Amino acid sequence: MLIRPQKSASPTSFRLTEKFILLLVFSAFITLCFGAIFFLPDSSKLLSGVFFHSSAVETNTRTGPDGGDSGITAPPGPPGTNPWTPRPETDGPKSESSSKLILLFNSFRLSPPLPPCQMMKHAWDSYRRFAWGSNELRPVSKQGHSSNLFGSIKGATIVDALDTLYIMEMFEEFDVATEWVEKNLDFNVNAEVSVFEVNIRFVGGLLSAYYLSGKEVFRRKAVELGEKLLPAFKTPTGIPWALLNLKSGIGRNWPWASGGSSILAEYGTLHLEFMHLSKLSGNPEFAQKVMNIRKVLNRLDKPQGLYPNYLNPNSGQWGQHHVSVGGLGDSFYEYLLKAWLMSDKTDEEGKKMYYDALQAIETNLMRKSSNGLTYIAEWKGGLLEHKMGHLTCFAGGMIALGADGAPSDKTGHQMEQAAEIARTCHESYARTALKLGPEAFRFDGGVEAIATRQNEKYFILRPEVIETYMYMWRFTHDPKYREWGWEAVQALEQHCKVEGGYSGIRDVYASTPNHDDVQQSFYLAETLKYLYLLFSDDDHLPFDHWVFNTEAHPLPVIRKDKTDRPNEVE
Ligand code: DMJ
Repeated sequence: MLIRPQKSASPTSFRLTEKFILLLVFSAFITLCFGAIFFLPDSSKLLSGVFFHSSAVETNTRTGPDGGDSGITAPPGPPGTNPWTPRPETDGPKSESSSKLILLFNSFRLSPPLPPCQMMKHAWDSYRRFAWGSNELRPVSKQGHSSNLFGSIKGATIVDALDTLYIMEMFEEFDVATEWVEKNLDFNVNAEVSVFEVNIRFVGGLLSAYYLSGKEVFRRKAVELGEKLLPAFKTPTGIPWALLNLKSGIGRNWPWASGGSSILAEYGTLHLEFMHLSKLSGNPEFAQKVMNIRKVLNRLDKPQGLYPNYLNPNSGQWGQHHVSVGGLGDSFYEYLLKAWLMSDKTDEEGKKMYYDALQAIETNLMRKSSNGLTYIAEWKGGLLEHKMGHLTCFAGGMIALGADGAPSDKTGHQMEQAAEIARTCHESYARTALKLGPEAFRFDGGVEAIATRQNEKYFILRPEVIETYMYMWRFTHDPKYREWGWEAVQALEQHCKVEGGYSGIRDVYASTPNHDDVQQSFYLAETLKYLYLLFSDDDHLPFDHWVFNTEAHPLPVIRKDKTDRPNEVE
């Protein structure tokens, strides 16, 4: 038997009292919705404001100052120097990826932490309040902190943060920082500095600030500092010393470094900045010095095609055969690839050295754990140490960045490798109590992606894992990279944020954080910048125009057909 469906009551068939009750319920619902908007935590409101500025910025990223119609005056600079000129946010439609991001954030609304711009504001304001002019901030004891890496040069956080402030459109803060650089940044010091650290943070920071803002003071200071670093190359081979007294020009190496050796990741991480110094100063010496490093390396036999971390600058011979894609080796490989990209893909030598080295790394160092986690081990005289450093996690991003140019149809293979490394590094975070990654994790003694030694359990606000998420997001648009980045944001807010800034943590496996009381300058230069870019649209600092130095300072690609105009980047 067919059961006839009940005829539903039409609205007109409601009695007056029913209509009134419905109206009441409806208006209560509307009131609740509006109320929710006003009582949402700050970070949620920000989603439609500061955080999505990038989608407005992106238009101009491509058009440059001439193409802008925003009415905002671009920072002054030589013509064509500023292809990244911000414009104010419009009410126009959000891009598809921004809309997806809103959905993603909505799903985290119950306990939303602050997004990267607000994190930057807290980190910067705290530094400004408690440690202005010092190299770094001690956020718990609320005072300045100075590392001996910079000798008596001051203001590392200011110079490292300049471009992040600019990119995040924190222009008031950027102006204050610029004024400090003009009045106080002084390289005439009688002190020994780390050539590598001063190069990646100070020279790199000043170069980026110059290219973004066009302000001449940054170009002048970068070249002045570059000239002060040149005496480091006065060795029999031209392989520079690690340490240099900026006044006397006397250099030496770290006493612990294999019989007075220079270190691969230090002498091999000058190339990008020095090529730009030659371009901006008209002085070819900077470029000659770093090209000579390549010559020395290319004359040497490499064990299994690998580059040992130690090289004696007097004899030109390798020191101890220790190979690492993490500490002591990492950014050497990064700079080979980026030298090729930054040269508008004309530096064939850099390209070949990078892909050959990567092949040797794959063969000799890359391994898969029994549960399928890919990792990059360290190599000591032919024996593998099954440990991967937090620093090594940058390699996921590097391999993804280079995959497109990989020889012999290896693009897909390298993208897979990059994704696997990203997954492993995410696991190293996920397997801790605080959801922040340890300094090094192991794949031996029955563990995978877990630190087993007490002195490897710390987290010092390092960027490498987030850096890899950012590259992987750009190349794949797989939402998991943003979700992983958001997990890191939550953990940073929950465990590293203190009243006076952000602090590193001594043991990520302990259930409550024990703070190390240092806000590293690279937290502002790299970690927060990569987080910001991870949640920005793709043509915000697009990779075909910009190459990031190892401290995340963007440097423009040097176009092969524009050699006659040293300041022109596009
Ligand atoms: C940064 O200073 C640079 O990324 C460098 O290449 C290695 N490590 C720190 C951050 O972890």
